Amino acid sequence: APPAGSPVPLPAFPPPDTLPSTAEFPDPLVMRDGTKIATKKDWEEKRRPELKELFQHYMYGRFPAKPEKVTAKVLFEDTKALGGKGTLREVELTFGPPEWPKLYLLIAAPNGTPPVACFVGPNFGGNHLLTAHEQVRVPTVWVPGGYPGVEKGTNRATAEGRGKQADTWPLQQIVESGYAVATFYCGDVQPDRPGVSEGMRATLPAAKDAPPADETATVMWWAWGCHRAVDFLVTDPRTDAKRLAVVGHSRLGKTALLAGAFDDRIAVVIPHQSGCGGAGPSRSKNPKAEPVKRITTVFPHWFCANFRAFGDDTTKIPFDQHSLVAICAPRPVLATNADDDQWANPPGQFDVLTAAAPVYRLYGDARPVAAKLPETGTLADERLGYFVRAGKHSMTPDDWKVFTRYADKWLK
Ligand code: GTR
Repeated sequence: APPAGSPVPLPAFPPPDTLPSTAEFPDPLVMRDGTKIATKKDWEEKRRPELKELFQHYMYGRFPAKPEKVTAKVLFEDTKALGGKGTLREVELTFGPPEWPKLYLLIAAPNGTPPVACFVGPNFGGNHLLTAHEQVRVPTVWVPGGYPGVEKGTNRATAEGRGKQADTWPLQQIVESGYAVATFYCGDVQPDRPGVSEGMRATLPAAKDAPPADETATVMWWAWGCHRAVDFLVTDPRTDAKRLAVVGHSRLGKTALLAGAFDDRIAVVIPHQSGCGGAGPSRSKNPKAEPVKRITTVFPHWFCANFRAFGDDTTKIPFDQHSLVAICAPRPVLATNADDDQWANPPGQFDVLTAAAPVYRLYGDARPVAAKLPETGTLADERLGYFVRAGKHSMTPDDWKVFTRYADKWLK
């Protein structure tokens, strides 16, 4: 077995430019060698593993091995938080080697209930932005400039930011809906910038030399962080291990979908405004949507070098994002969006869900997706769920009402 945290080796695949061109979405139920998949068994034993390897090699980089050990330490616990409605905790997770970054999980949960379903996912700027609670840790690593309370020029977070983005993960509202919620700062796992001197990328020997074209990229590391959060949540007596929903917004929505696809312990997957590299197609027909060329140029660290090679010709990608959704089958996936956010390609995401449906049908769901593009404001709560609200690119308390409604159907 490879050492913990290092990428698991993959079979050899041809270079991106030598792959055949396919204008339409490649069929999720046809193997690379042309074999047709007609049963759940063959899907699970043959095609699903093949797709997971393809997504690693050509897009997100290799899936890191699970750490041998995850140690949890409760940093604080306040049983009278959230307007007296619940308990707020922060838990520090440490993994094996001492030089590895730690992950800080902020958990809000209702009081006095049996174990509840829990939303889990990464946040953009630090747990302290989500609550004014004074015991919540302020990140000490690099944070993006421009967020509330971030020192000019140094990219350091300060206590000034406390509670200033509380609307993005409305902890009390979620707890009042009967759910727990657990989130961590994505940058503790891997800061959102190119370069390999920090975060998990810095712990790999490969990062110091010329990185392989399928080096574990940042979105994959963030997904890895979600999996480590799940490692803790499945041992936590207050959350129900069988009812975890992963959530993330935008780049972290891409992360949520990848995390769900690569971890069957996650019961529901909610990529919010995830767009290109998430639930948005790479072969996009929407001229307003973000193209692969643009995303891999502006954010070269999110995906592996192999994916950048498809920028000029996405028809050579041997899969499209419907196959990432299909890997989640039969688990529910809800793609949520906003009308003004065509950059994230809401209609393209509906095409992606529709194209994933044949795999869901293998599991006996005859109607896994809405028959036509749902209207703005109407939740299509099928197993391949879809929702568009009016408005712009953001994650709001109203979005969370949709997430909890969907979870009420699939997790209660
Ligand atoms: C944009 C990027 C999108 C999306 C967004 C975000 O600049 O083009 O793919 O990830 O950032 O994360 O808010």
